[in-house]
Amino acid sequence: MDIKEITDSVKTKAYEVGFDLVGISPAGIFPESQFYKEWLTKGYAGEMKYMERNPERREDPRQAVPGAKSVITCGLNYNTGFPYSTEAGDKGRGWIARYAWGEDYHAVMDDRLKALEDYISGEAAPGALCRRYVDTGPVLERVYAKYGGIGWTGKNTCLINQRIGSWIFLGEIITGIELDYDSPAPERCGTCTRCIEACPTGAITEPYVLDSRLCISYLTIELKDGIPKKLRDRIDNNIFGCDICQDVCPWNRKAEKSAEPGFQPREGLYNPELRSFSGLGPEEFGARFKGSPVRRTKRKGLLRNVLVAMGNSGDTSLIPAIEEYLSDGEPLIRAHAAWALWKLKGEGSKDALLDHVKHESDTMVLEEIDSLLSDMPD
Ligand code: B12
Ligand code: SF4
Ligand code: SF4
Repeated sequence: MDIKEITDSVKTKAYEVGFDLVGISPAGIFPESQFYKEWLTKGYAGEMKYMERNPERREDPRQAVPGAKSVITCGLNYNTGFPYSTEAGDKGRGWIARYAWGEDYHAVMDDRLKALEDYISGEAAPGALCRRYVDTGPVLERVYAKYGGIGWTGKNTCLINQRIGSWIFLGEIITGIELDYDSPAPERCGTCTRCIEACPTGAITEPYVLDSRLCISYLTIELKDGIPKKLRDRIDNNIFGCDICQDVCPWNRKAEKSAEPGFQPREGLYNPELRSFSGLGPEEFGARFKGSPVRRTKRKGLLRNVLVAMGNSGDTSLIPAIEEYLSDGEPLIRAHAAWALWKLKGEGSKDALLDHVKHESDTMVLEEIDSLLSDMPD
């Protein structure tokens, strides 16, 4: 087979194994790659240390995979027919990001990439070097998706496809064979700035640039410690990730729906009632989130987020659930429970907090309570 025939057969196979989009670019450095180092220098990766490891490899796939010639990027639609966060106004309910409603996409994508990889190195180009990634390696995935023609980089930094919008997971096979390359997709944001205006924390500091330290997705998923106090109000009811800058995007208004049953919301994950997390113990957490992206935060991270949302809910009927978490075994949970109690009861929380201090030994929790009490009259 010549290059054109191999390329066509690889693309046909990619659709056959179940991808919605496929595009091919050379493995190399593109103009956008330079923004990555700038982003690191500004500290925009926050505590995601993995983003700082071996930047040369992330910038250039030929460093990560010696002998690499092409990047085959595959996209999978994860959109379902359920309403957007911007349409769900009940503050007694939490918001889990759309990408995390169903099965963990890493597994779904990897099975398909493996089937495509086997086809390439077994049939299309026997013995060809292939390395597959889904968020699992040092690859600027959206840059290769753009140059593979899958979509353009939106001002919210998401990769957007004209048909599917931005509800797309990306994965790629870096290969040692030369292929017929696609042209980059044209930019279609135009003069729109909706995502920048809608972001509650100002995380999109300028078009195409995101400061993770302010992004609710980072704060609720990647950050392992306490959520900075000044950002808690703005997290609102987001308990795992955030969809706002995508929900307001005009390209997502009529976005196609996914054919993958595994991405339909599991019971209790679409806009769940905050009280459904009351008394969530380690075993129940394990059972409820087995095979779900939500596992990433572990129980303590999820409950930390739920407590912030409970505090923001204005719903005083949640106070007993919050008080229960004030005696949880995890200091991170106790600290956020103290904040949530203060948020709902104000000075009325003073006695409970003072009482708690008597038998609290963890420094983080004591500091949290101290700062809450310091604003109250003696
Ligand atoms: C780290 C990370 C995060 C971080 C940082 C996000 C970010 N924007 O960098 C946090 C935790 C915040 C995050 C959040 C989300 N993530 Co994430 N994340 C990643 C990861 C692992 C790396 C991204 C990265 O390289 N960042 C580095 C910065 C520099 O890149 P960038 O922001 O994309 O910026 C590029 C362009 O904007 C451009 N650029 C930058 N500045 C400028 C300036 C100008 C003038 C121009 C023209 C261009 C330009 O160049 C940059 C590339 O160097 C990727 C997987 C991967 N390996 O790529 C998934 C990935 C990007 N995430 C994904 C998803 C689904 C999400 C969320 C939607 C989840 C959610 N709902 O909560 C949100 C979306 C938030 C958002 N608006 O981006 C998908 C995105 C799919 C898509 N359609 O775009 C990916 C690709 C995972 C996957 N395999 O599917 N994520
Ligand atoms: S995911 Fe949410 S917090 Fe992050 S940039 Fe988008 S709107 Fe802002
Ligand atoms: S909301 Fe507007 S500016 Fe933002 S990504 Fe969508 S089209 Fe682009």
